Amino acid sequence: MALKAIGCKVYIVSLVWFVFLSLSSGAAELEWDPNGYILYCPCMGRFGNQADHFLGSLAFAKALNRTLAVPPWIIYRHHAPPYTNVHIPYGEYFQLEPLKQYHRVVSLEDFMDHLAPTHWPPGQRTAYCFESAVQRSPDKKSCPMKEGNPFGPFWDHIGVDFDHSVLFGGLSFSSYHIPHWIKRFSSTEHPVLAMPGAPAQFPVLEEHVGLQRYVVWSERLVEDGKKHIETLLPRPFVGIHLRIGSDWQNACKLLQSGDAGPHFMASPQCVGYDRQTALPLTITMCLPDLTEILRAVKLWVKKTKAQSVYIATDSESHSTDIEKVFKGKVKVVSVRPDVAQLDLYILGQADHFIGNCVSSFSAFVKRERDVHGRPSSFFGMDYPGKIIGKDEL
Ligand code: GFB
Repeated sequence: MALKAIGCKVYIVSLVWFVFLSLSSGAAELEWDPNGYILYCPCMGRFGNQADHFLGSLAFAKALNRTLAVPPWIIYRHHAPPYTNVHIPYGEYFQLEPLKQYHRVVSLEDFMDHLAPTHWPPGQRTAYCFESAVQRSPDKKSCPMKEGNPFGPFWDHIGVDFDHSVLFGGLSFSSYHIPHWIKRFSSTEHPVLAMPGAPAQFPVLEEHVGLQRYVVWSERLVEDGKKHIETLLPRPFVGIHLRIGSDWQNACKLLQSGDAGPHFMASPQCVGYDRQTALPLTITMCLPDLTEILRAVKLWVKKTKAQSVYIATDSESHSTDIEKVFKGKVKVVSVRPDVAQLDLYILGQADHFIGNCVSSFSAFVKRERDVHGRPSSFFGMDYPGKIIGKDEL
């Protein structure tokens, strides 16, 4: 009898707890959107690339009037534990709510937990891909949704196997093709468009740059970032992004051959989006040497009367060289955080930011700073123009 009562109590407590958790995650309010959904794997590049793709995908979902299932970030932890891909829910770094001011979104995790079991059950999971993509699949007929890394681990992580494939030829993700998408894939016949990659272009289109304003840091990250700034960085401070590691050195070599042109990876952010009028992209802008790094830092420290310099880097920090320039009068800090997003947050908060024009990691910071009216420059280019996303006009 006593055991029964305890069992009953435990059951009630668990039930209340479950209801509380469901309510607090917003999951209890989830209703199926009859306009349909877009799911995709952020399978190209690392964080900065994925962020560019995310903005484009958000715009694409809005254009198709479908809810975007916001995927987790894929973080490649191959040099440190757990030595594999890690899938970080969007909400760990950013808040989901502000995105809703722009368009309907649901986290992919909530979609899978609360909507998929009823509305997108196993057996009815169709993949959508470009005709050309099927060449990568073993049967040369179906979408290669789970072929290789990061594709397989991503869909495995969210527990999806695909049952059918639908190929789309003659379509792109540009605004020109939006009416074609809507006509060809009605939400009644194709409720869930699941794709192997982002339905977006890289780098982010000029008209979508302003969507960055809906990408708002999570409270936890802000708290952590603020703590670092308050304890380490007397203001004003200049933040710099050194993208100089070996993978980057190899990438910048492509510029030397002269084949790349002014548009190379994220470079439209500083040379301009219009190919006809784009400014030249120099090697120094892609891979600044120590002389250029010291020149730019000296210039902006002087201009802003900075008390400290924050260095975010993918390899060396050159902090000793930078300290020498200021003869100990300016504090030089490099945290090298385990979570790269902490570097992004701190760079976003600097009184001046010097970035790498070609890097999408820098582009994330530049977009965020533009949204908040904070000044930025690039190595090799002290006065870049401001790019305004269409939705800002
Ligand atoms: O962000 P991301 O796409 O920018 O990739 P790019 C670079 C990654 O390197 C970041 C790390 O996501 C970080 O994990 N990283 C770079 C940094 N700079 C820093 C830094 O200052 N601090 C910290 N903590 N981490 C593209 C890649 O990189 O470069 C492509 O996405 C390809 O996969 C290409 O490798 C050559 O646009 O700079």
